[in-house]
Amino acid sequence: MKVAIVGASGAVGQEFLRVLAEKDFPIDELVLFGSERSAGRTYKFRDKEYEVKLLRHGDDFKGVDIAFTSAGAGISKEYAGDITRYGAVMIDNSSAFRMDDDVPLVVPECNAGDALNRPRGIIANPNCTTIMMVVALQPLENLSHIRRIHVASYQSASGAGAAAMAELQQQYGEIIAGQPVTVKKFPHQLAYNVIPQIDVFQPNGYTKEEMKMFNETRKIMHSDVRCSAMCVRVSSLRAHSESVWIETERPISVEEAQRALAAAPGVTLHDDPANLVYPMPLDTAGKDDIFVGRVRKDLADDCGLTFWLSGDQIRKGAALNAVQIAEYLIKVGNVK
Ligand code: 11C
Repeated sequence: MKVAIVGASGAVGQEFLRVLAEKDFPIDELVLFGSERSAGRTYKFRDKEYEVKLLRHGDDFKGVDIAFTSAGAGISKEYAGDITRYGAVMIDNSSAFRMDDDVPLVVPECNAGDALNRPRGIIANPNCTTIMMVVALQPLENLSHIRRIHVASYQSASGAGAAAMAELQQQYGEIIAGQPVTVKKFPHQLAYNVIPQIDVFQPNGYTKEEMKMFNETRKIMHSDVRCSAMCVRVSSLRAHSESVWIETERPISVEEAQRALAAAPGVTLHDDPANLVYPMPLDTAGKDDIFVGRVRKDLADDCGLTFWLSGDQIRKGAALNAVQIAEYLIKVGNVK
């Protein structure tokens, strides 16, 4: 298998290298691509050094079987033709094509089969916050149809990229040293703060991130569910968390939900409040699964259930989900 990574120097690009190495992914040849800023850098993969090549228009993707792209929506749109021209499957981490009818939007725990129908050779990886939520929702949807979702997110700096993570750490250092605080990657200082804005505002008063949760959830789950989200940036470094309230067609008991969650692929139930066991970003960073806890009845809705989740945004929220899509294609013999 010849594999390409576009955006190899970014936080997600680097995670691709780690996940592919850990998973023993069948790679005969690896090519890394990046911008002018990262071209020429070298990264180690399975004891071999690879140099990042400059991404350019042309035939560089000839012979590539799978291309993982994570360099922003603009780059994905500009280079999709070059990447897919000779048959490579482009698994795209950006928001460029997610809502296009002829591009499947895939979370393997929910809709792996959708990846097989890709007329443009592109499969979209959803937004991290959506991925984490639907992994936990699918086993509950299997018990009773979810009609409504309310969700408040607690998103770490990693969602804004490697430079944003560095900026958060820098801000703490500057505050401690009594220096002016650098604010470039976030709309306000994030250290010692929470910011109730992720991405830009839309005409309806919701942010783009919040509308992604509405639209992407429906597409992935093949559902008419309505999701009302409040997305908030918090000062954890990596791993996002979410507080989720759902209304199902028939009431689901806490025990039934816990059993379904504990048995679900990609989910670890950490729900033992008596022993102070619940998911937290410090514990879930670097892990594959989405961790769920605090499962309880919604006191405001007889058909309602509420729970808390936390998961690594760079891993299952981005690189790992894309690699799992590729693993599925390999398993069913559908790469080319
Ligand atoms: C964040 N969820 O935490 C965003 C980052 O659509 O892939 C991912 C944006 C996307 O800032």
